[in-house]
Amino acid sequence: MVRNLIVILGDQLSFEISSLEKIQKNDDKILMMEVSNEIEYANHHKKKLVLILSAMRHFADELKKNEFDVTYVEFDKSKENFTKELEHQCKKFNPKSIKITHPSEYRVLKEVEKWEKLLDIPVTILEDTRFFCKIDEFAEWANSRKDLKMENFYQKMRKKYKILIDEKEKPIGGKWNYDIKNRKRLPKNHPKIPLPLICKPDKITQRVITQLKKEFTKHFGDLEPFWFATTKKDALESLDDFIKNRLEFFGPYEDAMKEKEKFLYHSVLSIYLNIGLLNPHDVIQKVLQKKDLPIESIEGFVRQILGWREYVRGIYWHYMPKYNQTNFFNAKNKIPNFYWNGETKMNCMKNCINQTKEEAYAHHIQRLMITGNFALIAGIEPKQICDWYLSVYADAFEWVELPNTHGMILYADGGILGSKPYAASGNYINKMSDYCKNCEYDVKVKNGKNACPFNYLYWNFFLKNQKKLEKNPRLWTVFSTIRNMSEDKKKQIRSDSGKFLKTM
Ligand code: FAD
Ligand code: DLZ
Ligand code: SF4
Repeated sequence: MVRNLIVILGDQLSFEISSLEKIQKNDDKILMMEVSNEIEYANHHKKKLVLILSAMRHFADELKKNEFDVTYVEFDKSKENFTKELEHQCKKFNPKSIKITHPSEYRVLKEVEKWEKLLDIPVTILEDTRFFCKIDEFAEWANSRKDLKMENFYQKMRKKYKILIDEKEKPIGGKWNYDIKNRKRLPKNHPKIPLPLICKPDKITQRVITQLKKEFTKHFGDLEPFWFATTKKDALESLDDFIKNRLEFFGPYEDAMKEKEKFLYHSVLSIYLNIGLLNPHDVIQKVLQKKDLPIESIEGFVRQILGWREYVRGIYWHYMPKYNQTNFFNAKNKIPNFYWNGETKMNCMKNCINQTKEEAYAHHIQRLMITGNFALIAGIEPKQICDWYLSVYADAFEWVELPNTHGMILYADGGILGSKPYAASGNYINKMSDYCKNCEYDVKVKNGKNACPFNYLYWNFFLKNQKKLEKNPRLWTVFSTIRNMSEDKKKQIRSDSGKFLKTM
């Protein structure tokens, strides 16, 4: 008889996961399940499916090599969902208890919470200790404050973990945040940037690819070439490669965009962090060892992981299940087809969407200021955009995708996460990228047929939502321009926007 049945989910692929902490090899069994519901609840990018299934299979093999007793269930149509499959396995093994680390997504947690009653077996849900901030700890912080600024949370985490802090609890380098040094445009003749580590698919990955080619042809994106790491060893090599070849310039060019440079100086590590191949504590410690690199790169990178990543998780758990129910601007437009096929004359959108199709990856500023910004100013319904982000990126899990999409870019939460919407006109995109030079639209033109759509949609967005936003002190300049705008100009903006939105 099995003592504990330990369920490991597809994003818990680590020997350090809390559910394995007290495992006894002779008495306990590990269960990993590939199930249709998880594969099909979103139009997951094909590369995301290969990444998760191959990494799960590799992890199961590693566990077996270490003499753990593992039951691994491969997908077929009969493996419907976690609960049905678990029920089936419990009948076979009759475990005394079930153990699982806290699922990262609300939807899955709710499913797990029903197991005890349904199966009549005690179920223990353990804290996910991979994160720096516990869910309760975030709630305590959030409940004690009027506003939930990321910067305050980040400083608290820096102090708690003594990261980039001197003995007097002051930030190393003198400042908490070097954001101001993180906004350089990539110079014209900048040398070619080293690509992330390419991992050749091994036999396990090739088998997943073959199976997916047969079973899941309708999912979004290009399946091949597949180059992601699917083991901890290769993910660690990818981390070393980033530290060696790209970390130095991560800070200065964090907000830059360039045609044909898909990754720039970004780490491309979220895909490994989010499924457990990399541990965020280890990543930060390795980066901190590079004392000779510019502080704006080290601090900038630490801020993303210790600050943003932990903060969005905290927001997610603090506000779910209500978080995704809001629609502050009452945006109702349908997501245009070009989000799926890249067929648009807007060169910036075309580039970011085609790259997403190819790689299941876009860096933060592409997600925020191109595809996200467009969705915001074009008034696309939040649910449709959130579904898109959840599907198309290999690192997309609801706990991290939703606050970034619903909150950060769409401001659909009414300002819980951000202090103002990140709306931007073509001018910003032109300043931070080289997309505009190859575009059929003219970024310098504000109205009419050749005008960059970001220009009139930007003003249309603020005109439309004036009542909801004009009291925001951070938008003072925007609304002072609107107050001085002629009625003719406003009419033109509305007319151009109306015509453009109709074509979508
Ligand atoms: P880098 O730029 O190298 O950053 C280093 C690490 O910091 C990342 O690997 C990531 O773990 C963390 N990080 C950076 N920014 C954020 C952030 N805003 N929130 C959480 N973690 C962050 N990230 C996801 O992991 N999954 C998502 O589904 C996701 N959806 C997003 C949707 C939108 C609309 C936006 C604006 C951002 C989203 N992000 C998401 C955050 C961010 O864009 C990605 O983490 C980042 O692009 C991943 O690439 P990278 O590893 O090269 O990151
Ligand atoms: C995303 C995903 C996919 C595509 N497939 C599986 C799977 O077959 N088995 C599994 O355990 N997890 C999978 N996942 C991840 C889950 O959808 C979900 O994100 C995690 O369970 C965390 O809640
Ligand atoms: Fe994008 Fe406008 Fe520039 Fe074209 S002109 S690339 S649509 S910002």
